[in-house]
Amino acid sequence: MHPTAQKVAEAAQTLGLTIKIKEFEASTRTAQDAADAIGCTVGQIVKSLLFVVAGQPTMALVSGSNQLDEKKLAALCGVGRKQVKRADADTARQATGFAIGGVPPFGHATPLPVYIDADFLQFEVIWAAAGTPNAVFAITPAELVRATGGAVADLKAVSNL
Ligand code: 5CA
Repeated sequence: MHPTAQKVAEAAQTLGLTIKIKEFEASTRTAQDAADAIGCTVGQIVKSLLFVVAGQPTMALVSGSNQLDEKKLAALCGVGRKQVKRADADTARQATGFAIGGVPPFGHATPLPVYIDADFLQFEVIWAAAGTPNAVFAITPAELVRATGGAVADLKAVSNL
């Protein structure tokens, strides 16, 4: 296993979770790539998205089929809409310890508040990045909530078309 994926396996173990990491030849860099490699729906892919909320790096775990509504994240964090910014790649790397495309939902370099897309609860199993753009692991939504200590919330942008 790639040493960076191994780090994620160890972080899971520390949290009392045993995860089985799957590494692919093909890319799992994007939610669609991951769904194609795994053979699941894109909704079952966990996007680990980093935002900076009033200066605090904050992790949003969003279903692959949803876009995050920054207004909703701001409201959950009790800040104004303009206090929510997408983290750039360097900030994401610093705060999480992982490069974009492989950021896992836990095991981060710094403690991060976590918000979890409520749409995950409809699935029996979902898949998240395991540290590299070729590695993923399966987890139940309940385990994801427990392991991250995240708050489950309505995060998705609703199209007004
Ligand atoms: N391995 C896959 C699925 S498990 C994965 O990591 N998906 S992801 O959605 O969590 O990570 C890719 C996301 O990183 C993209 O959706 C995009 O929102 C974000 N991203 C991509 N490039 C950049 C960039 N240059 N700066 C900030 N964010 C970026």
